[in-house]
Amino acid sequence: MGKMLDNILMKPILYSYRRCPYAMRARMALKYAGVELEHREIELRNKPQSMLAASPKGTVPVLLLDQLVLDQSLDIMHWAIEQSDPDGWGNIDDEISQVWIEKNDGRFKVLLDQYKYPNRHPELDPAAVLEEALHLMLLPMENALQHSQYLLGSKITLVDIAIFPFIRQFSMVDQSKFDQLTLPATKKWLSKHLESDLFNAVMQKHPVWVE
Ligand SMILES: N[C@@H](CCC(=O)N[C@@H](CS)C(=O)NCC(=O)O)C(=O)O
Repeated sequence: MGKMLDNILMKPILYSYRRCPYAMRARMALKYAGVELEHREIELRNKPQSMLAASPKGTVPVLLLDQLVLDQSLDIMHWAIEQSDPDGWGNIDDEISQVWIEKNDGRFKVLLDQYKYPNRHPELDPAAVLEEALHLMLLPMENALQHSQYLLGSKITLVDIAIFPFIRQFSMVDQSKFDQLTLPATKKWLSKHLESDLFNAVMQKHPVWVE
């Protein structure tokens, strides 16, 4: 009986990797929306064939739905809040949100990788990379967060969650260097997300799924 029901009401399947910031933001949105799913933890070096069959580009997260494959973390976030959005994460100005998210996923992500792997970029001056990251992202965030608790105002939105895992990663590259930066409001915002039940729930460890 249980098995029959499982087959009829197939839960969404999420292919994920615990430490991936894109997968983190997708997991946070899915958890927030209360979506029940089958979690399939993968290894980036050994991706399951069933994941690649659904999404040949081979990045996580991938969400398999009955009739649909979502293989962009932002699409998964938007789908999740369409299912349920109890705190109004989606009540946002689309243009302002897009500016933040594009800046994060675009240039800031490039700088984050350069900052994280200086050996792969011997031609770059690490101090200049940090400086650009500050001016592009961290200082504008600091400015916004000095005025309000969250990036778009007094309430948490999808934009905070979309960006938080990347700022977390940035802070962890060199924690003592990050601690020395004068970014009090950003650090407070970061701590709040790091300490949240939502984040901690999606960081639980899962054994690697075996096909
Ligand atoms: N644009 C994609 C990017 C996802 C992505 O790049 N994920 C990384 C891990 S953080 C990945 O799966 N890389 C493939 C690999 O390393 O083989 C999204 O938003 O979902």
